[in-house]
Amino acid sequence: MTFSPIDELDVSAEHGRVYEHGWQSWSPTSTYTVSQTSPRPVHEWQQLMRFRPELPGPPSGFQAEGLLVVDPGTGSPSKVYAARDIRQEVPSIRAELLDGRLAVTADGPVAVDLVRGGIEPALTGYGDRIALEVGSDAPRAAPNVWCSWYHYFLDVTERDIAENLAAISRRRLPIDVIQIDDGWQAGIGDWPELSGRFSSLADLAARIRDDGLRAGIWLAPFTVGSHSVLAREHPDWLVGDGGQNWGQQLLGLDLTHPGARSYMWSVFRQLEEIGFDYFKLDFLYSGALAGRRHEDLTGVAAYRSGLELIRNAVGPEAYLLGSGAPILPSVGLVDAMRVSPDTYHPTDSEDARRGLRGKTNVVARAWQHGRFWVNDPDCMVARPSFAARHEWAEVIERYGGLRSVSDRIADLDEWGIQATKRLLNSAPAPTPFALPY
Ligand code: 9PG
Repeated sequence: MTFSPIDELDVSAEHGRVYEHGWQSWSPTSTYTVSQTSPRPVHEWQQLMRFRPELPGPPSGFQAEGLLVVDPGTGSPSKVYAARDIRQEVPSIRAELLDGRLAVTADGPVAVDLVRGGIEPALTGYGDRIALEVGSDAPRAAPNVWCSWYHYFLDVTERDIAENLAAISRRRLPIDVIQIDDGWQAGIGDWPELSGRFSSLADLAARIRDDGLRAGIWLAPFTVGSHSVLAREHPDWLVGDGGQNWGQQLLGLDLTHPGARSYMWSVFRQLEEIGFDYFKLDFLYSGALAGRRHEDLTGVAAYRSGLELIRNAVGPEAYLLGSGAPILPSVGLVDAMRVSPDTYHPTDSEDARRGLRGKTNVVARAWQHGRFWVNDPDCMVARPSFAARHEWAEVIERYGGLRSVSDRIADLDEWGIQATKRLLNSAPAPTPFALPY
């Protein structure tokens, strides 16, 4: 991988700032002082599942994926370094402070723009320009969602879904979508088959719709687990190394392979036909992994063709939420985007106060809301056992475009019920947030 010089500029060591945009939903994204070094993965799996999989950052300084902004802090304009065409290629852009000057390099074509003012106006201007260039439609208002993940995790059952559906009606919570998260499927890649805890998705979707709600479902459509039937039967549909989860190796699906494409098509057609019209598309980064594909497309172009296929399969009315998704390559192709890591992981204890995992990202990507899509900061968790619930509710209230909750409703105390209602009744319009963030 070769990095070519793009620019070199005078910066104030004290006042200069660098905005580093991370690759996918869960990648750190923030503004730093010019002399800092941005976070690096500690474990190898984090390189694959949190950062740009193929390209570790330099030992010091910054590595942004497709978008880096510098406010030199000298009174000179800010500079925006950005991918030339996010539909084809998203170069890595590095910046390093050397003797009071910031050296900017990149491994692909980069456009440079000068903007008066600080980093925020530079980002909003960039967002407007890209939305126009890619021709993304004005975002639609997001539905309010109940999601099974942050209480039930992988053990979710059909009975749990039914229990919460009933509780939501009884409590008159303003929820539009019941979204079944990870745990319903037989395997990662084996979407046509159910795990033992579900008997019929069609019956469950019908039940949700009979109660006047919409049926939503989670998939990791571009990810294939090494233990899946799919991996065993179609090794020629696989590409790259996507890390590890669910006790197995993860691989990417080759979205240019006709067999893989017709499989994807039938999976989504079937779900749409039985009544699902809200899709949480997760672990999407694996669709853009580097590697040899059936057709000679860039990872980004292959990824976009996969998202386009899903949209065509489920139709224009269905709501698509991206997660674990390469951010810039998704512009124009999803209705909402997770802009942050998870509220918490099952391996964190709920009351260990792991802090507000997502807040930094949620603020640093606030400019994307209303320009590219609706921003999803991740679910509210409002039960008393979740120690960060008050602070997390404030973050969602300020920066949450899509409002989703993820408790067993029966576990909510009075504060939890009221906070849930308040957040769900105050979803913002799908138009840009007011500055400053
Ligand atoms: C379901 C979950 C939820 C959640 C998603 C995503 O690196 N990891 O191993 C890792 C595991 C889970 C995860 C993110 C990363 O969470 O964000 O809302 O849908 O998948 O498995």
